[in-house]
Amino acid sequence: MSRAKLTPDERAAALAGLPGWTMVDGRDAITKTFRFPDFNAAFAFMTRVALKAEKMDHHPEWFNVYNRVEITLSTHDAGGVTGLDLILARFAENANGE
Ligand code: HBI
Repeated sequence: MSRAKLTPDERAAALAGLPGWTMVDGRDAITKTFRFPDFNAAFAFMTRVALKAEKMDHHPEWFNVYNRVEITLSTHDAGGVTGLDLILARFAENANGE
């Protein structure tokens, strides 16, 4: 079920298919830093991810400076990485090309 915390094996398998995503030190969460040509591109990306997050009722922790967006994903209710985080991470990968 997508709201259940992933096992270490499931998490490792999922990360292998998500280039650039890594585990956060000391915490059951995944993270990636995206870079864009400028702020406009970064914010357009954030807008796409935000609309998806709202639809999913599953929200990123993120930090933006100019063209850089650092995203951390974890399911707070579950206390760790779940399938919901993988769905949002995959969406972010696909929203990252424009
Ligand atoms: N976003 N990442 C994340 N994790 C959650 O557990 C979560 C969320 N967004 C909304 C949400 N949970 C709601 O189900 C309630 O906690 C409000």
